[in-house]
Amino acid sequence: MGIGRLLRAARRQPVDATPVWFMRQAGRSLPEYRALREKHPMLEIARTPELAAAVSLQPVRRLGVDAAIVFADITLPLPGMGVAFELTEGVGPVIGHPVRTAADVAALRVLDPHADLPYVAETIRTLKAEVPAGVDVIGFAAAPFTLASYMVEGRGSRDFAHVKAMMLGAPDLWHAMMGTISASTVAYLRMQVEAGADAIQLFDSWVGALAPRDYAEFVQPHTRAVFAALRGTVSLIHFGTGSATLLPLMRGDGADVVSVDWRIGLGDAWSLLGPDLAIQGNLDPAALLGPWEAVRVRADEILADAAGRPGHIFNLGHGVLPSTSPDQLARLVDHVHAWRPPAW
Ligand code: 1CP
Repeated sequence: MGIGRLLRAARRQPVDATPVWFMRQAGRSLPEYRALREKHPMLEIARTPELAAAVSLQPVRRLGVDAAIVFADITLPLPGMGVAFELTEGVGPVIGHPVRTAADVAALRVLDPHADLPYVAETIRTLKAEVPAGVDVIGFAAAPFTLASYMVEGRGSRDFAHVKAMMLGAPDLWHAMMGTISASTVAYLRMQVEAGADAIQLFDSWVGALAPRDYAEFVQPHTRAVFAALRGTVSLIHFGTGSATLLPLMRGDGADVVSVDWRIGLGDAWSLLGPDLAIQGNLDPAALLGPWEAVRVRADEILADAAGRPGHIFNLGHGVLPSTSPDQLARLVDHVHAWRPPAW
């Protein structure tokens, strides 16, 4: 069976059209997801493979995107590591007892994904059997820093005060915690690869909060360890936001594709990453709240910036905003697929 456009682009091979999918394409902005959510809590959907696979397929059917991302959440591995959490409406994941002390870190366990999250593997197997030909299946996990942020802060944060205080004040503790997170993430992603994921994305959603030197010292060794352990399995995507100044470092982290947000031009990002990496991005998700003409202009600029060089996966710079119109998303998918660089 031939491989999909997304995988071809991830390998920087020629494609018949630019592949496109959207971060957070499953869920919140789609009426069919909202309808299902009236009957089931989000975590119940994620833990029920038939429901999770059905939700992952909703944007494939409605929008015509080139990839399905497994319906899960970056916080799902936490209980298996000994950290209980709840999803609170309007807030997101909230951890009742954040990881702050040496005793908290010592109590962490390395995840046993087959025992703790077997349903994620089952969802991927179901998805692989059901996706249309040419649509690739993306598995994912949080990058170590972003998972650590939730663990230590207890919820999303603006200043990351507790995380940074641990990093700087108790570096041994920090590295021990990051070691357990990385080992857990590797095991979790290996399970997803074995279940049939065609590509893996590491979400480092909050990495842009870091100074480059602190990224290099406290985070990079752990992110690199995750990518190194998965090297040679499937295509690896490294997603960050606010990460423009980190790109020269991220270049060496071991991913095949780096996902950038709208705060940097695609051409500039490519100069920092070098020609050997593929790029994913980078429309501002808020652009989709404007009129179609505003979307089209920005999408065309991104496509022109990529200029048809092999290795561009069109995406947003961060997740779809809940109020986005699905019609606008579908129109954007068609537009990206119809686009051809001058030389094609
Ligand atoms: O009731 C609901 O439906 C809750 C909303 C929701 C959904 C649909 C949450 C809570 N998680 C999810 C699913 C989810 N999370 C997916 C599935 C596929 C998809 O939507 O396409 C994915 C890929 C994620 C990943 C995720 N979760 C990230 C990384 C991506 C990003 O946006 O940066 C992060 C940071 C989370 C944490 C999280 N989970 C949920 C919320 C509301 C949040 C963000 C909270 C915060 O800002 O701190």
